[in-house]
Amino acid sequence: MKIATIEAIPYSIPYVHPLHFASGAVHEADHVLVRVTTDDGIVGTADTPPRPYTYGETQKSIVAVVQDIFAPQLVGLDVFDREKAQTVMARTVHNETAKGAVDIALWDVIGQALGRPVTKLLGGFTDSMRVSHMLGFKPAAELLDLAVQFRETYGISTFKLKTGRHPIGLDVEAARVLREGLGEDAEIYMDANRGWSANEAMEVLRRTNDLGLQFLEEPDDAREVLGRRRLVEKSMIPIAADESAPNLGEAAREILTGGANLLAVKTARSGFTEAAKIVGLAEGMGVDVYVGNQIDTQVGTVASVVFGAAFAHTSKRAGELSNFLDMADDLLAEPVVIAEGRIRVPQVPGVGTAVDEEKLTKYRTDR
Ligand code: MUC
Ligand code: MG
Repeated sequence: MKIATIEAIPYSIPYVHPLHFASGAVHEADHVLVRVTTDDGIVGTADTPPRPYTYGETQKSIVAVVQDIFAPQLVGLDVFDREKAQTVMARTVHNETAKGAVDIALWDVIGQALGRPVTKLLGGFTDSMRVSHMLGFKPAAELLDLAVQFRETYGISTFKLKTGRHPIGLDVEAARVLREGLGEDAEIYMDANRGWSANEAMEVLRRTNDLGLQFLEEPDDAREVLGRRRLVEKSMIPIAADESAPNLGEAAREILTGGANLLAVKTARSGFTEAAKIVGLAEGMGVDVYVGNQIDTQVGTVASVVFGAAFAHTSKRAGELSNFLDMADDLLAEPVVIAEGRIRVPQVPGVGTAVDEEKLTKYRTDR
């Protein structure tokens, strides 16, 4: 079974509640839907979020690299030869999410061709993922109201607080208000998206020491090596690498050089193939991981759930799987349901990301 075509379809869906964070903001899901079609008509699907402030990709660059560079080299390849596809795409540097989407779409094809859910092919560890919700910049009282609403409506009790603001007291106060309002059982962690210096992050850790935070993600720029290493050595809670470890090599480097002792794994940027390698690396080195969020649509979220539930190591912690709730609409044909704080893995052949064709026609921006 061979790859016949690879499409990259730009589309745009507004957010009802835009998300603001230290490295940027998202008002619209101006993403790219990647579709791999085989010579016998199977269609594999994946979603691609452009994040110029994280990986340098734009909607146009993703369409260009998929259609002009990857497709001509991949068409005609046997769909089961994933490692060959990886090698072809690796010849082009960067373009993390474009590569990830092609890989996930290929897995979707493979699952459908074999009549098996991809989560089973990857590992089949469990059938659902616990959900963590990501809270963007807002005044502390509003954050607490939102978190309480998410707990009551969806049963979510793990929250990632976007931080990295100045003065740092804003985020210290937000964390304190959340902890006091949600009680000691709620899981709370911070993600500063490189907004602080190492010294500022150290000060935040000192001032939030009594709040029982789970971990601190990407507090500062990991390229400021000594500051980051000092932070990791001195912190009582793990320091997580997200955008500083977007691929296998950089994940290895950050762990080995003391830049992080916890890893975010994101299928949107690593696909399933490279994400699985990162999980194996982390597990072997005794480093915990969690499934992160690339401000994913429901199509992207299903991919994260399918991957996260496949492995013991990724399903231990809550995954960031709920920010699609802030969108006005989505392309996914079967909407994702969050109940009792969990999302169940779709038990259908493939990834389970079939799209609603009418919605795609409505939201695509290339026609
Ligand atoms: C995160 O964890 O940093 C921010 C931008 C994006 O695409 O994902 C995030 C969340
Ligand atoms: Mg992050």
